[in-house]
Amino acid sequence: MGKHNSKLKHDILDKLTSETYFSEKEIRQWHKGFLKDCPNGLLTEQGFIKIYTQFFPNGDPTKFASLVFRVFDENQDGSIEFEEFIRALSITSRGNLDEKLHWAFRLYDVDNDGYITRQEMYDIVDAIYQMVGQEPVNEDENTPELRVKKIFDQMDKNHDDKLTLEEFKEGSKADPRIVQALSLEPDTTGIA
Ligand SMILES: [Ca+2]
Ligand SMILES: [Ca+2]
Repeated sequence: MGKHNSKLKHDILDKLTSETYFSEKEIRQWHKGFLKDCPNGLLTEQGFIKIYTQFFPNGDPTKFASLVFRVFDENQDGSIEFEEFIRALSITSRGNLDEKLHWAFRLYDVDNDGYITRQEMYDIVDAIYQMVGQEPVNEDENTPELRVKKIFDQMDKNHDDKLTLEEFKEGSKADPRIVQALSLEPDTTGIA
């Protein structure tokens, strides 16, 4: 293994340059770093969790990282290849608001049926709390249950207890923390 993966083929590089917001040079740099961490060119769920653990040493990011992993792994073959990695990174770091929200929707819609239920929203919010490792300071505001209730009160316009992409987009524009929580950078994960 290793050798045939060690250089980005020209056609792939061209494709990624047009599909993402990264320059050819940036993609090459990311690719180098990616191969350093994943010499066989595949990022596993365990490896992905390990990256999150470095960023969140005080909490347990396992649940959140697994949920995010699903969205990165577009072809659902159980590992993230470089193309999937760089496309997700492009959207979460440089995508416009609409792209970020669509990506976020895929994260929250855990079973991929086109709706976010309260349970799905709770799973993500709870995972974020676990990751940040913060005990709720003010019980009245800071529990995952209350946060989900607040989000649904705000977003679920037709009160059917599930959010469509449209409801989610509209509501998220009023609450930027939802988008911020997606970033891989720990200092912008200010959900709590
Ligand atoms: Ca994959
Ligand atoms: Ca769903």
